[in-house]
Amino acid sequence: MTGATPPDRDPLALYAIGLGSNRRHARFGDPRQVLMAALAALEADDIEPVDASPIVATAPLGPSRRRFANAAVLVASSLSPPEMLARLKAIEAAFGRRTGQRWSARTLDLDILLWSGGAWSDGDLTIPHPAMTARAFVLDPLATVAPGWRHPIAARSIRQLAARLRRPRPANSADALY
Ligand code: A4P
Ligand code: MG
Repeated sequence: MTGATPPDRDPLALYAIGLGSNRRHARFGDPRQVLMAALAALEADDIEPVDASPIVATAPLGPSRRRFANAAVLVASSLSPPEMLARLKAIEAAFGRRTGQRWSARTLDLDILLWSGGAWSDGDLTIPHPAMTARAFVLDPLATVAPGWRHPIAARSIRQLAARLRRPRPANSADALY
């Protein structure tokens, strides 16, 4: 017996993170390659990748005409939600994301979709991501890595939410559930 005690470690939280890109990056290449580089950049001493969805090509929502590459990844981390957001913004900045232009073509967009702690809301950050329940380009990749994760506000699984978007529905009911 050495008498040594293991260092205290914060319990790991699980995060689901959405990735999107619809611009080439001078070094990494096309949007798909940007997402592969972003997945590698996300890994750190305090962020451990658990599972990653396939990278899918999606039609743009909004005014941008370029197709997007989208994916979702699950990571385990000791970071708090604001710390995770700061980390994601730093990665976006390192990839040359231009800020201040909503809906603009972007090199890399990283959103916190879900957190194992449930819901979070402060001035800068809302979890679950408010738009996710209405977006197939978020839910379809997410459903491949977290089909059974229950959305804490919509109170449905990701699988159910993704299926709901694929069902035919009246023209005006495309809004999020909340
Ligand atoms: N913020 C609040 N909650 C969160 C969260 N859960 N995760 C705050 C990340 N950020 C969060 O983010 C602006 C601020 O939101 C952050 O600084 C943070 O404090 P942003 O990503 O710069 O902007 P936004 O409001 O999300 O608008 P953005 O990014 O211009 O538009 P959207 O709504 O994110 O949509 N079509 C396809 N097919 N695929 C796509 O990926 N993406 C968009 C962008 C449009 N069309 C698309 C896609
Ligand atoms: Mg965003």
